[in-house]
Amino acid sequence: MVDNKFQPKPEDKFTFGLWTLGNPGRDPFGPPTRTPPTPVEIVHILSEIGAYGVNLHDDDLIPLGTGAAERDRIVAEFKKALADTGLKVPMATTNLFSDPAFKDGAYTANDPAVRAYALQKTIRSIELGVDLGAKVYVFWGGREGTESDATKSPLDALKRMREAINFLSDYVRDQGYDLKFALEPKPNEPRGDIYFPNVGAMLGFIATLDHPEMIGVNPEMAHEHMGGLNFLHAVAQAWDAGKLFHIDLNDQNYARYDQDYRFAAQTLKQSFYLVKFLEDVGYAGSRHFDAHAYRTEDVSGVKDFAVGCMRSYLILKEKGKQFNADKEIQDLLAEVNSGADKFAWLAGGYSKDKVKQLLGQEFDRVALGARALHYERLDQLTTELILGVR
Ligand code: GCO
Ligand code: MN
Ligand code: MN
Repeated sequence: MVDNKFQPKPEDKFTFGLWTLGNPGRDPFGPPTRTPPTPVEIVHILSEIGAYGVNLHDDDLIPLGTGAAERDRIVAEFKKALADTGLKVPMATTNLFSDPAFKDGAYTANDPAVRAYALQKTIRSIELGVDLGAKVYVFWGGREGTESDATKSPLDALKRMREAINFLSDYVRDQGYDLKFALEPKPNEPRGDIYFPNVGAMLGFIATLDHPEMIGVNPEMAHEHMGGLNFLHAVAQAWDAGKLFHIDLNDQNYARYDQDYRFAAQTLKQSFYLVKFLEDVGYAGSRHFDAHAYRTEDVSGVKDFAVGCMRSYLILKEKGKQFNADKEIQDLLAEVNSGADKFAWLAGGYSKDKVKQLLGQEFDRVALGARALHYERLDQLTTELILGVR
């Protein structure tokens, strides 16, 4: 099935989390269905299939409660696998959601001891990430939310979250680390509602922080889709703000539970526009897949899953080039955008003269409304291109 044309290569910048290939096929209704590969095995699998890097939570590599000597052994063994394969660790993050200590959140928990412990755990995990070479540090506040708003004031939660991120960004600056933060929004799951539910909310929050220049977003396709939103638009807004520091690619049937499907497994068209966007604007960061294989799979199915994510990305990248080179599509776009210089005098900002000229302008409102845009044809051509008949 795997031909050379869409063979992933390290320069494609594909990354996976240890937790993604390491997913054991557990769900809320049943226990694990497979024995996942170990972190060292994952590094070797990823290198074999052409990935660029592997990302991790602290606990993915070093299980909670591991002693110092064992910890050093694990890290040394992992670093050896990285050196042997050339695989990178571009991103690291903290698990602030599995341990029951975080059942009421981490940075936003009502108990100050939980909040302090969350900061301590993050600092230790930042140290690990920096030691492994990470340049991006992700914050996904999976438990930063509520089931009942009787339990916590959203204003307190906002204030606590801000204090935590400010504290940690000052820590990173103080240490002189070359590390940026990427905040990852999600609307719900595992909490009933999670604070900062989408990319727009997160961008608004970042603007209130002490060091916004080092803080961006890590948008996830499935998370925006869970909220019924348009992921491309969210990513474009993050890009426009200079805040697209990382991206989590996966897939999801809209407005359902968190499905974490293989990239492009469900929403082919949205995946196409997204890949085309990332490639057209020249996004240079990791293409990180935050998904996992179906529960039906064994380790060979996990490989099929990982290869599938990357191949679909590369195929859609090729389709994006085809879209940009398709004469009929480009002619339709040119027609829609024709006459762009008609109101050139209005561009470049406000002036009193422009207002005067604008108010004196006659518009043929009826003609504007009557103009056909041929979007049906444009969309159908795009559909046919994606389906491979153009
Ligand atoms: C989820 C999230 C996580 C985070 C990960 C990295 O829905 O569980 O997407 O997978 O991305 O914890 O911070
Ligand atoms: Mn997710
Ligand atoms: Mn994610």
